Amino acid sequence: MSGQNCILLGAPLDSGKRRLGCLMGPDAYRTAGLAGALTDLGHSVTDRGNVAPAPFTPGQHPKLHALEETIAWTHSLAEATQAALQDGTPIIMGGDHALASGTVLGAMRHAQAQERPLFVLWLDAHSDFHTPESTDSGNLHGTPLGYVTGREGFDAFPDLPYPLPHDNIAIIGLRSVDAAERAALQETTIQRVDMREIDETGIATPLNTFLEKVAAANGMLHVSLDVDFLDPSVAPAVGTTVPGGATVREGHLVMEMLHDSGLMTSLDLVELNPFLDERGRTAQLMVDLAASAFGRRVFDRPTRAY
Ligand code: 4U7
Ligand code: MN
Ligand code: MN
Ligand code: MN
Repeated sequence: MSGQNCILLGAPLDSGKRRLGCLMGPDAYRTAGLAGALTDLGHSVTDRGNVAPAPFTPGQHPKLHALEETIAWTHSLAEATQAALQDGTPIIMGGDHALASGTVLGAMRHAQAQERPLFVLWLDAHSDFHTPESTDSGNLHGTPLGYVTGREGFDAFPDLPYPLPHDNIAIIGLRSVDAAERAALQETTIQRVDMREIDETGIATPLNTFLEKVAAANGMLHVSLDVDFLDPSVAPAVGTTVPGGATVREGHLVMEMLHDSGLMTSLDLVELNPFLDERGRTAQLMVDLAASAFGRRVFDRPTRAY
């Protein structure tokens, strides 16, 4: 398990919503010491610097914010993620959650070339399952799961190699789902874990269910961690605060279990807005969570077999 080849990719994408600041995310992660935390755990780390969007011409859309720019990022991030997956474990330092349209697309292409199924774990207060038609805000950071599952209305985005099967997705941490998303989600077999379920069963139970499925299918696993998965009292540096989120320990437990499973093949760190942070505490917490996902622990313990 030790000695992974971690590849850091900066994704200073800020086009998925109107409030600016996520473009500072990659440098906040660098400043908070992400690379050093991973090398301390025995991994090799390469920072490939920041990805840039493919060339684009800004347009005017009555509802959707920065559509062309987000599509341009989707192209370049898919390529960068797919290329990094050939050499190691990509960690995408966002950037807002619109970047996941590109990173998941890249992971889908890579998994298809490996003839393995791709699974996606979405850690988020929101379900991000809108389509360009269903979104009221017009903010595309609320749409990446709609895109990768092949919902309608994404014609201007890159073609998907295949729609990501609903059975291959779990969303954990839900507490803000718009009516249109809720209606659409309830028609799917996406594993939807809201905060009430976490309160009732603990977060380990639904996560184990999902990880067992990934392992049984010999799947690759892309994890997308939205800062707002966490409670805003411990992770204030995010534009979309929703009270009642995951605790620090719930966050670490998810990451520790991901490490022990040996299943995670790529990781997004998204929605950090350093402009809203308090003395870097949210950036630091995200770095500590990433460290847990790559093996930081208090004591060794018997590894759970999946
Ligand atoms: B995030 C929202 F209306 N659903 O569509 C929307 F509540 O990446 C929020 O999870 C989307 O932070 C949040 O704008 C996107 C809203
Ligand atoms: Mn999100
Ligand atoms: Mn969110
Ligand atoms: Mn957000």
